Amino acid sequence: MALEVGIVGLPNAGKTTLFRALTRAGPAVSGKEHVGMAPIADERLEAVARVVGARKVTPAAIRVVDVPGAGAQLLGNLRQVDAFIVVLDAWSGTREGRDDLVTVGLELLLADRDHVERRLERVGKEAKSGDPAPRAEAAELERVLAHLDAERPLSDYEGELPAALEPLTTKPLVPVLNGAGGIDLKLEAELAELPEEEAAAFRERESALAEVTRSLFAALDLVSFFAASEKETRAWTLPRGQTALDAAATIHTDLARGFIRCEVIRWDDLVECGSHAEAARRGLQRLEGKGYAVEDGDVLNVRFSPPR
Ligand SMILES: Nc1nc2c(ncn2[C@@H]2O[C@H](COP(=O)(O)OP(=O)(O)OP(=O)(O)O)[C@@H](O)[C@H]2O)c(=O)[nH]1
Ligand SMILES: [Mg+2]
Repeated sequence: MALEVGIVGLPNAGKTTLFRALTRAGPAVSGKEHVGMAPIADERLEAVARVVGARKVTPAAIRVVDVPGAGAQLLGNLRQVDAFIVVLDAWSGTREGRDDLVTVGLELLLADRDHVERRLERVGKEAKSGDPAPRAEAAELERVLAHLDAERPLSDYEGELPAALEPLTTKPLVPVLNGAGGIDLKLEAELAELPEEEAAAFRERESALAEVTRSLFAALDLVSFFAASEKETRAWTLPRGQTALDAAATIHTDLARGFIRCEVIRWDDLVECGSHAEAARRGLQRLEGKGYAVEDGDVLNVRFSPPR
């Protein structure tokens, strides 16, 4: 399952503009939910692809969901995402970014309060039967509700949240200032519609959106790894600490099922050596097993027995 991020913010902050910039989708229909894939720019991928002479280069991508406006019901559509980007209006000159971030935080809190209250109503009824499981959950939900009433996000809740809950305030928030002192999202959305070289010519350095991606990676504690072959060289993401077997499963379930071993080389070692063969000669390529914790920048080649 691809990583998913939800875009939130006050009405008109520039959420759909960011969505268009990230996903390179053309003009969007307003008042609708938008879902798209955002490719993650990574210079290392290009360098690795050049070494192996890849015919196809595929960046890693995250799923992006953009809902219009805010409000508890809309935010409820975002219970499955892994993180939020909060777009803050710094372009119209009428808003104060820091205040708006607090407001959005409170809206997420209120949406969670609604969610917990509704669950409590249901579980509370079941608890009347005397069954111990719903009784224990109802007691926990009361504590969760008190926590939210104190205007505290569930990310700092100390007890164990009932498994059935899908809270919003446990997810990392990545603020993006749209305008002065931040990113000009309108410009980025326009550049996203141009061919890559033309857009690059407009920019002084890398795309301002790269910063958004980096913040997301940091908030979610992700690493990137590469699968490099001549047919296709591709970047993938993985939560830090996950293993070579998890990486194999990310690429294809068959790779995980038939996993034998995994060749690992650091991307910069590979680029410096100029080929896998030279890297192997210099002893820079290692063989690792299922339990190897993948590191950021690893180039992995999974050896597996194909399914019969
Ligand atoms: N000048 C300028 N206009 C912007 C900027 N960002 C957004 N806008 C304009 O503000 C309006 C709203 O932008 P959207 O991206 O649709 O805002 P939104 O947050 O998706 O709004 P809702 O979905 O209605 O809540 C559009 O007309 C944009 O062109 C900016 O950086 N500069
Ligand atoms: Mg919108």
